[in-house]
Amino acid sequence: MPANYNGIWDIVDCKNFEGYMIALDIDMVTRKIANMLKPQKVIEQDGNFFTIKTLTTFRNYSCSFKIGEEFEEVTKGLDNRKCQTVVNWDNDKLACTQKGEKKDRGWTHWIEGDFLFLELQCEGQICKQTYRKTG
Ligand code: VL7
Repeated sequence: MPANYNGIWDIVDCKNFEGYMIALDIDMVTRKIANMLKPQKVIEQDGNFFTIKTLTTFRNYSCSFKIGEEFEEVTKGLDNRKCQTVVNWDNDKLACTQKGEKKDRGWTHWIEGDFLFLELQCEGQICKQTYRKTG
């Protein structure tokens, strides 16, 4: 039985989002706005099928995938790039690689009790986020 990510998760901590956004070439005005946001993750998991919604007052982003199946991801409203993306199980962690223009790009999710952790990586910058389950 893999881990169960279903639920609503609210951000409680965020480190180096700025470095991650600079690595993605996000302009300063957008970074200033983005740094104020308190994202919520709404995750729907049905076996190996996932939808992860990242919701904010400024922009929303949604990504649906099946574990192990590569797909073309367009990071619309984020850095607007195309990636060849795949998400795999690494034990109970969700490990994503996003191949494209940016090197060493991807993210990892894992759960510890009521907390959901996320590390977003791009070209040597790692943003570490913590979410708490609220629903
Ligand atoms: C992570 C944003 C910065 C542009 C707007 C800020 C809007 C929210 O990769 C992500 O989640 C994964 C793992 O949970 C699933 O898709 C989205 C958001 C990072 C990068 C780019 C700033 C402009 C923030 C929509």
